[in-house]
Amino acid sequence: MTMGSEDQFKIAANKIKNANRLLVLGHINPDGDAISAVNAIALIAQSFNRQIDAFCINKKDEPFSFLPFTNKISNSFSGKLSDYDVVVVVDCGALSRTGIQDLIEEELKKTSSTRPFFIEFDHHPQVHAWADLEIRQPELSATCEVIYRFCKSQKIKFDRDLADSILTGILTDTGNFFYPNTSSETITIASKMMEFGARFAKISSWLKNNQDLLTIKLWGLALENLRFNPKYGFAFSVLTREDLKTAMMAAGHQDAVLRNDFSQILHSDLFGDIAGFLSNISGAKAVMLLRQDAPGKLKGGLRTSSSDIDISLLARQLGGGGHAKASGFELAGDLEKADEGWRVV
Ligand SMILES: [Mn+2]
Repeated sequence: MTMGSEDQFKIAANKIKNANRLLVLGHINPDGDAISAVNAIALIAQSFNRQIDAFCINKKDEPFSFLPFTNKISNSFSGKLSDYDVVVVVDCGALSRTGIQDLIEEELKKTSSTRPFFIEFDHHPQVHAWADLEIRQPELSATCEVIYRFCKSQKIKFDRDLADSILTGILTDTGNFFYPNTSSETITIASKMMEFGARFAKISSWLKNNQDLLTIKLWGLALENLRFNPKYGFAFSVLTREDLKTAMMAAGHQDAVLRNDFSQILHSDLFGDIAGFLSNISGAKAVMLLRQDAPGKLKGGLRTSSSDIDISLLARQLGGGGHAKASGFELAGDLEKADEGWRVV
């Protein structure tokens, strides 16, 4: 039997309260949800009078410094995991996105009493179970929404800083409530955070004005390639390997382009956001965003904002799966430019 989330929250709170040395980390090239989730865990740990270290590999200096703990999040990790008794991993999706997969796997080989206890807070679909305590709620818009539930369940007090952190994560991952992953509960939580002093106007305008270059470039290319079939109400766009390369080069990721490994930079969150946005096109019942994930391998995202369409049926036809409003699939093949659009070859 799987453990209920209340039990999981209780164990997590006890582990954090009783930790001697705590470490929290978010994913490589962190976005606003990862940075905010690290902030939130750090603030919670501090409210329990715990000292905490934090890092996100490749974190940039400027963004999200309006959250109190951001400047204490290191952009690399040179310590030893065995120095910590509790390690909290947030918003990573897959172990590889921690940027320290090898170090974690080394620890996991040891008997549990001689290594840290690993807790995962996440809202991505499961790739692989590895943490000692996996708090994964894929139906939620953001990891910060999972952490909100944790705080509520464990009666952790919200102050303005914690409320700002939760709200920043939610606004990041919903595109300021623009994407279909925004639920009525998401809005309710946001409104509660405002009651605790979260600065909605400041955060949402900050996010709007501080999109990173890679994101903007990818959106531009996806919009450029957008096609719409009014007869079927079907919109689609593609991002070829060349498009992805163009965006990565423009955003200064030459190294990854040279290594021909885009996977650590181009996370599926980015494409989910684009597909979600495209589903807002007037008259579009469904949208598909197809991208060249690797040579010979395509990944597709499907979205609908129509209440009477279950897009996961189409995803399953294509060998994938997901939810009624958002699902995805993978295909073997390459995208090739054709007269009227693109062909899968
Ligand atoms: Mn997230």
